[in-house]
Amino acid sequence: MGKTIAQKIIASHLIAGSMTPGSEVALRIDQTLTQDATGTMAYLEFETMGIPRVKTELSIAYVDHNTLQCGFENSDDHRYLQTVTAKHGVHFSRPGNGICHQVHLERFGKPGKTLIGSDSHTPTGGGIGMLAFGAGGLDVAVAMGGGAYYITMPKMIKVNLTGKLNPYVTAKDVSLELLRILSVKGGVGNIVEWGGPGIETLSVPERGTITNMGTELGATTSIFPSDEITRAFLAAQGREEDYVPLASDPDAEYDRIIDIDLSTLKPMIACPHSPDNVVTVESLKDVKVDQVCIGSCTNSSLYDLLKVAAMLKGKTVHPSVSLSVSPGSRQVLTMLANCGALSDILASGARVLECACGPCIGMGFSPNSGGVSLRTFNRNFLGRSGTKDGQVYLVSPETAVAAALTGYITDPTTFTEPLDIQMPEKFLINDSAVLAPLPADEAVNAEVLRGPNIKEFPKSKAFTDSLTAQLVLKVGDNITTDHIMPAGAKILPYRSNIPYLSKFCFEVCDPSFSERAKAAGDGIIVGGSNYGQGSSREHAALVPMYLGIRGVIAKSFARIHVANLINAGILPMTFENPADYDKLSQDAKLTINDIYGGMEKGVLTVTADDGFQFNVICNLTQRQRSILLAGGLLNYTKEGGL
Ligand code: MIC
Ligand code: SF4
Repeated sequence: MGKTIAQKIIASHLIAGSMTPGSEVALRIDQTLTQDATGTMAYLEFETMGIPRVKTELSIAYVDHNTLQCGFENSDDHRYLQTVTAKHGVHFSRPGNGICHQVHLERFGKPGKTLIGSDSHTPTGGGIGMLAFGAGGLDVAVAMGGGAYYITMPKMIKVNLTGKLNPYVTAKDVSLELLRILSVKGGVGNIVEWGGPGIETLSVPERGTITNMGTELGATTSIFPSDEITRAFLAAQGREEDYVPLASDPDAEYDRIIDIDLSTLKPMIACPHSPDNVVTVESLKDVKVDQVCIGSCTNSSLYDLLKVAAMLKGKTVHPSVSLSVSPGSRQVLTMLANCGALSDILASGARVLECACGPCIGMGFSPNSGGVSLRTFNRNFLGRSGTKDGQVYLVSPETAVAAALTGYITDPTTFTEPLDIQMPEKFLINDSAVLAPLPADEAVNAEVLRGPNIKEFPKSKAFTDSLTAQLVLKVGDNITTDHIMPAGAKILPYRSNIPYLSKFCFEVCDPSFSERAKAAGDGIIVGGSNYGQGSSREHAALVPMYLGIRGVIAKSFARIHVANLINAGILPMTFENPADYDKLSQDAKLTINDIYGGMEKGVLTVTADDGFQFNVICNLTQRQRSILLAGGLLNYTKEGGL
């Protein structure tokens, strides 16, 4: 039987396991990336492992999330990252150089290679034919140390594109359409492979938009073939030698095939507060808009911003709208400046922000109370913008500009001027903001600078054979990592300070959670389906662990989060009978006996203090059981398991 692209890359990087969907495979990792918000913890973990130098082909640390320096915390963390990376063989992309995924696509991504990153949108690399996964910081630390990355072998979905996008309809609309079809759970356990004649009409940055948004489907990753378009992009970035062709075999088999005719698509919009809450832009056309934000790792490429500049040229932003534009990288910003497009953006009245994540993660530019904000980003989870009652919609750059100019949600296809964007044959290349690590002999004595914001890594407990714990929180479906461990300008600087961060855990759902969990001692959380969707932040597991959470019982879990729970030593369990969810109430005392035997069998019995008994499934591999029994991946790794 022929192979899909993903299966080919997995086969060539397979260290252990069988490529049967559902079983665990261990992969060799060629490249790693971190960003600052997850990176501080990842390098602290790497240091604990005691390995002097990374063993990957390339490891790079970006600083793009925590670039607001309102106090010493972020500046100290930047210095820590710069010095710890220099010492251990990791490249360092300085603050202001751009958003990790955008810069990685431009300068470092290579078709056919494996990449893991401590950020859930690492699959953006699939736009250039990489097999790229979002992972928890500890998994990235282990990969930097030469250890394997473990995933459950996914099933394969093929999206077959035909036709060509109409003017003012974009790659973002393709992503939103797929979210409409599949929902935020529809990709769980799958790799989404894009193919068909329609892909020949999509440039690498457009493909990157699509693979980036694949994360919102819950997919393990997404990937495009590596073809002449990939070669041309790499050549324009001055690195044609990185090109290798990659295609699926003609007889490759897929578990599901979805056909999309690009020429039939309309501009789409995701309504508050979920990326799959998708309708046509046209259907919302009279909604008044307060704010428009253009940028993020989804839509901040030169191609996107040249279109934005062309639409804004000679026009003025509507007086009741506040427009921000954050270019994805220094390369994008410099090229916009050199060709005059930046002047068109500025002249329209837009506020140009730093090349960073910015408003996407609530780092400034929060909307006004109850404000309607149209964003070219990938997530509109409740509270993420920093304004609790903000109404965030996700759109393409074209739809964003149409709203910025008219003051209302407006279908951009009502604009009739042709958008004729000429992409340069060569991108401007200046990697001076990427610092190479120190040579090994100098690195030995190099000092790592740590600020007072860095606090000790929390200690997790190993499991004994029985556990009695309080059900401290019961939540519903699609709980995101932004619910569990919110981000934003006020909290994000404390990612290396778990005790402080813990005060905000589940704040969006229940501000008393943190205090109650601490008071309860051992705790259990009960959730609905797709628990932990969204970010790769391991803090959404480390902080609950710090607060005494020993297990989470849910109807189903999101992939990266369940791995992070295990890494933190928290037992993930799913209801054998989902109807049992309704029979549990917050504050019940739950007892689980015979944990060792039950883990082995994959089924545990839980008894509530009112006598109600139910079964939960814990399908764990031998390795995962050993991690839990050791009290988490760090302990397991220290004890010699890799
Ligand atoms: C996000 O988009 O939610 C983030 C912030 O980039 C996260 C990483 C983090 O929480 O630091 C992600 O997507 O993994
Ligand atoms: Fe940054 Fe937003 Fe992309 Fe996350 S989704 S990496 S916060 S731009």
